[in-house]
Amino acid sequence: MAGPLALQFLRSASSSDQLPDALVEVALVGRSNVGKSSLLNALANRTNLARTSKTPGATRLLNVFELDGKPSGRWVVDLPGYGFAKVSGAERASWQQMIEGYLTGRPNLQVVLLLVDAEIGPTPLDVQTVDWLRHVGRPVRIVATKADKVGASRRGGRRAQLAAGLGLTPNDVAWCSAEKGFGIPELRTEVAGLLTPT
Ligand SMILES: Nc1nc2c(ncn2[C@@H]2O[C@H](COP(=O)(O)OP(=O)(O)OP(=O)(O)O)[C@@H](O)[C@H]2O)c(=O)[nH]1
Ligand SMILES: [Mg+2]
Repeated sequence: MAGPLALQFLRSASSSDQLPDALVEVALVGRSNVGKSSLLNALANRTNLARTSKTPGATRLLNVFELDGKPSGRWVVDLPGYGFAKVSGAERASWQQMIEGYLTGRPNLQVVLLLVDAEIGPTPLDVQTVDWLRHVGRPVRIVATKADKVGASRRGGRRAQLAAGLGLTPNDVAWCSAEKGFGIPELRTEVAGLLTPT
């Protein structure tokens, strides 16, 4: 299995059309505070590559991280979260625009890693987002994170329930914990594979 991904911060943007085309990219998408930036850090085995926070709204821009430098044109993009209540209506609309514009506007976006809280997901907004991604034709990989919060005895049931809530089977869902590290080596392998140009 792959070791830590050699990711480096490349740049931020407030709109996807500020970004040049990547060779290949994958994106981290999900509810505010679900753990997107923490997962990016876990993939890279770095504590502060992407900013994380106990409170929602830590990531406010499209943050691009490049794999293997050089430049390689192989990107992991960390997005702001959706459903963050504590910003004004106008700001929320502009975030929505930033996220949707990015998700529909990138020709080489291979897969969206859609993070769902292993304990409480999928929320209605998660379901809506998955439906929308399917509608616009973006391949989605569901990643249930914070799985360390689900006790061992509940894991099987929770996995089945979470998957069913999205019309999937348990094996369709990657199950991981950025905090405890389980499931991370498998995800590194998967992301490295997605970012290998064909
Ligand atoms: N228990 C547990 N906590 C986690 C895990 N991953 C992230 N967290 C915590 O969840 C909180 C939010 O993490 P972030 O990585 O900032 O979440 P985010 O999705 O990037 O949030 P926004 O950028 O605000 O949308 C932090 O307090 C993290 O420490 C995990 O696997 N397990
Ligand atoms: Mg974040």
